[in-house]
Amino acid sequence: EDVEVSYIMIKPDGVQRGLVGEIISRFEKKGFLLKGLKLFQCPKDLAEEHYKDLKDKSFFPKLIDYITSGPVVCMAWEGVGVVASARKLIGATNPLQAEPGTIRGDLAVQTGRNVVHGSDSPDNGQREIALWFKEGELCQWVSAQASWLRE
Ligand code: DAT
Ligand code: MG
Repeated sequence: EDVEVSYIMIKPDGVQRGLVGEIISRFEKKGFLLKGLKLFQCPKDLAEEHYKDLKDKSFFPKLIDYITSGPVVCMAWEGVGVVASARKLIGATNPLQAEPGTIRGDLAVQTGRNVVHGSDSPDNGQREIALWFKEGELCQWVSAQASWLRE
């Protein structure tokens, strides 16, 4: 049972649509541990680095414009199995295919406005958190709920 970290980001549409509290709440209520949180205007070079695996896709320029179009909320969440679990909470990339009950299934309609990002592997979780957060922006702490979440 390895403790993982996932980089979760509320995209500019989620911020503009007033969904910040709703989205954070889903990860909080699930029982993961919040290690870092900030509102941030993403520069273009960081957006390009974050999405570098997609740089040859036709939608890449629009994706970069979207992610840099306004502030995002950057979060680092920790827990056993958090990477795969967060992907389930978020739902499919295309919100019309995302199950009801998921963030995208409940709150979004288009792939290009799918409100939230979640890391797709534990390695990428670590890589993305190192990319988006500086040293000193993450907190080491023990939640008062810890012993009620895991035996
Ligand atoms: P996910 O965000 O579910 O991990 P991804 O990593 O394949 O999906 O793609 C990253 C983002 O790029 C995705 O959230 C929205 C955008 N995107 C992906 N496929 C797209 C497409 N076919 N058209 C437009 N945007 C797309
Ligand atoms: Mg992805």
